[in-house]
Amino acid sequence: MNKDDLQRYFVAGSQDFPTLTLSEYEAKIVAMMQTGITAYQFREKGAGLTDSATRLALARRLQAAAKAADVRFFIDDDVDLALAIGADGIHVGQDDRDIQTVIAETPPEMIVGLSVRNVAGLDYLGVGPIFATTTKADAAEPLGLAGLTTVLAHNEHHLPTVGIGGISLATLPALARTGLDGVAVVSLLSQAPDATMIVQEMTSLWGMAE
Ligand code: TZP
Ligand code: MG
Repeated sequence: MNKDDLQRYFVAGSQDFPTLTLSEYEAKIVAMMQTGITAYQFREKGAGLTDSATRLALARRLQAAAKAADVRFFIDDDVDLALAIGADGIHVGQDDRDIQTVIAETPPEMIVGLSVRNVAGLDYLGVGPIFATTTKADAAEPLGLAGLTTVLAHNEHHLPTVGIGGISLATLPALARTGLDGVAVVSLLSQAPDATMIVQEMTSLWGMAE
């Protein structure tokens, strides 16, 4: 995989836009593809999208929008969905799925990301939560910058890394200096009145620190 694809990684599902209807939510994500993000993860935990045919159809439409904008398209947890649509990648948490099973079930070209542990066959690591977050109810204790640095020091296979959890513009320069390849965010963009402006800030703060 290309490490640059991790630099501005937006993660969201309908649950992250509780005031929007499903069609407004879809339009919001389609617009987000045009802001300058490099990757998007379909992390759908919303009550309105439990029906698998509806999820599949939505994922396909968002995948098309991502493709048109040259944004890598990842699916959270749902290997069957990722396979059905031929997603660019699948991302799982260490407690969600057995990672070796995911690697075995997916074609070699599909990017496999895991939050936290370093396992052969993986393409990148999600590291977090780095800071406190209110987005994920069952988030573990934040690592902090010191904990992040320790995790990166143990990344002996030099896998690409993306940090997640409580990331704001204020912390981006320090994160860029740790050697992370990118940051994954939910609320920084889902709650931004002008996401394009925030993504531009992300790009320039990252570039200055590198
Ligand atoms: N995994 C670890 S923290 C987190 C996920 C999905 C939520 C990150 O959300 P935010 O709003 O960027 O803190
Ligand atoms: Mg997960």
